[in-house]
Amino acid sequence: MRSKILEILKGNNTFISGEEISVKLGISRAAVWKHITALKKQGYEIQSVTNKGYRLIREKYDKISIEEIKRCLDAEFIGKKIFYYENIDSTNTAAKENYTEPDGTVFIAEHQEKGRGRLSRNWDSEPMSGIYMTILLKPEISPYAVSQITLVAGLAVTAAIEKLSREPVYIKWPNDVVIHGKKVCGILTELTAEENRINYAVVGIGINVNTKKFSDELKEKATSLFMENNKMFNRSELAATVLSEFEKYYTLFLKKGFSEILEDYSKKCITIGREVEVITPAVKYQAIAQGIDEEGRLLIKRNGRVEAINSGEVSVRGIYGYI
Ligand code: BT5
Repeated sequence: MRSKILEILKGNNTFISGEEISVKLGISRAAVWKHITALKKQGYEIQSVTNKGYRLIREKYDKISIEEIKRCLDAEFIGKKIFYYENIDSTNTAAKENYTEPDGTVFIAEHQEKGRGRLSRNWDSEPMSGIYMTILLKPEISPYAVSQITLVAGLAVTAAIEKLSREPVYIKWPNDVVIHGKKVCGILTELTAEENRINYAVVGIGINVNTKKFSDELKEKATSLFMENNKMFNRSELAATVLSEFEKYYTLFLKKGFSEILEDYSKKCITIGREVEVITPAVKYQAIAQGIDEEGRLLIKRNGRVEAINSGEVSVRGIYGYI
């Protein structure tokens, strides 16, 4: 029945009423509505307007489209130039290899063969279902402040997802975006610097968008927007929204420092107030996360003393679970 409804919609350039479809197929209007709702969940974009009926705007979201990203983009320099790959080892590597491109250039792929996390970990990059993109940046800030860009990106992803998805989204300090306690996005910032000057930084963002299944290793701690919302998302639109939000927060950050977005970040940071395990290359210990400071460091309390820890050096795990 669904494919018959699709055929009818495809054969019509303009609106067709639910009544007309129901007569053609000999089913009730309520049944037509139910099938249309199911088709929308599968990723077909169908417009419904009262008194007019239904119109197929686009078939399933499949490939990412640079044109569509640009159409949805609300930014001055981020994403002005975009490189698209069907398949690549890692978009962070692509960005580094093309570091002579302008500030704000974006590298986006349908699939990564060697998607990377921090500390040589992997990033699972299921083909055609996630967003794997890297922004090339040339900020005039000290190399020390680069880890704060990861936090800026985390806040941007959170704000973008909130615009399009109904589930509450949080940040697990420093670089994970989580929904219902599971990771939906990871961020990897890398830089090359000389003495006190940055040559360039690359901010890699991986978001599980329409992923339907994870490996056994990941399924307890990873989630996707599809899994949380039970509907497909338009990846081009989401990528554009992330880039627009990123430019907004990044510009504030460059002009006024991390302190300018500290309040927004803290509101979204689910780590604050939790008991955490801090894992450094040398030691592991438990502490209570108290807050974030003006440099984006996590403030923890242990043995009655408050210390600030930098994201480069540590991993933080919840004691009672992933967050
Ligand atoms: C991250 O590292 O979370 C950073 C991920 C950055 C990925 C982007 S994609 C575009 C760009 N190009 C790249 O090559 N990388 C960036 P980390 O905090 O170290 O977390 C890595 C851990 O997350 C792994 O060890 C797994 O446990 C888990 N993981 C791997 N793939 C995942 C996925 N798709 N969803 C959720 N968790 C995942």
